[in-house]
Amino acid sequence: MVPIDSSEITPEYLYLSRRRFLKGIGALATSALVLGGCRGEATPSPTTPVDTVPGTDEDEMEDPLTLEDAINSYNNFYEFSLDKAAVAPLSEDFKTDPWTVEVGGLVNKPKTFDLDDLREFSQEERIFRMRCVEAWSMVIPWLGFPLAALLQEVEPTSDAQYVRFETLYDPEQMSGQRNRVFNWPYVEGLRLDEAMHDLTILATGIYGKPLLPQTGAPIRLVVPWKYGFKSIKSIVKIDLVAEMPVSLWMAQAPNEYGFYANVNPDVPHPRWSQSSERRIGESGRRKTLLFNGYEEEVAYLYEGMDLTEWF
Ligand SMILES: Nc1nc2c(c(=O)[nH]1)N[C@H]1C(S)=C(S)[C@@H](COP(=O)(O)O)O[C@H]1N2
Ligand SMILES: [Mo]
Repeated sequence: MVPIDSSEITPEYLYLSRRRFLKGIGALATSALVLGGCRGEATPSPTTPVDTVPGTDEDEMEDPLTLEDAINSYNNFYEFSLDKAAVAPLSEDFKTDPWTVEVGGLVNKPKTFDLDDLREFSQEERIFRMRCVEAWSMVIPWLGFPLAALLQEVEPTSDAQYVRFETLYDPEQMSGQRNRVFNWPYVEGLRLDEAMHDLTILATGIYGKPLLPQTGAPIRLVVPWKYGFKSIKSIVKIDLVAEMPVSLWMAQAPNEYGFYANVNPDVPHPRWSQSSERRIGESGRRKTLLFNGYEEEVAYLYEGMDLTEWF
């Protein structure tokens, strides 16, 4: 593999528009319609104003938002179906209230968060590209809050190196979990510094509305510089751990899906190229960008690591 010169893959206009968008624009606090609740007014958010533009209909690269209908009808959520169009109808009655997220492991203050507790975190809009490992992508206006805010509350100990996430296991409701090909529940993981990064969020809504079951209601992870499978849906458990967690996909096909899974156009999946992608709602293909276009924000996390070794 030829080493990548960042100036080759990130055109200058991108830096310019990023600077223009990021400069002087504060994070928009959105009204807390999220998590199915209706309490709360807009509260100012203290977090970094990345990718948040009041009233915008595009991301910081001037890519238009994917239509709400497309985001809610073309889904990967294997707990319901392997058929993207079947997920929405099959998950219609999925019960997401009451709900709890149990946060523990190597922390000083383990805590089980219910929906009211989660509503206490100030919600902000974050427009992120999402790039699936299958080579399609969307631009999604999420509502949510930095995962770091939740982790700070439980106080990870000095032994904590990784974060492990788990989706609900309930084959009664999630018919896809009766499929024994997979080792349920869905598990994902991040290194602690990745988890604490400001671009890593827990999402509770899309387009100003609560998440629907098909997009991971009531709460899911979003890690925009990694392939979409890292962004685990409908989370019930978060553990701080010392060792690298084994994700469902690592267990399923270790030669195809790795732990880091950073978007990288120069490292093909064993069965297909990752150099370009289909943006949902567009014809033709776009070039895939290193770290999904978030290189400037996240490259430092991987200094000294071989980026060609994405898994
Ligand atoms: N629990 C769970 N989380 C999941 C998945 C899944 O099957 N189960 N699919 C992943 C994949 S492959 C992608 S691309 C994204 C899709 O998110 P979306 O349907 O909201 O676009 O969710 C990810 N999170
Ligand atoms: Mo995916």
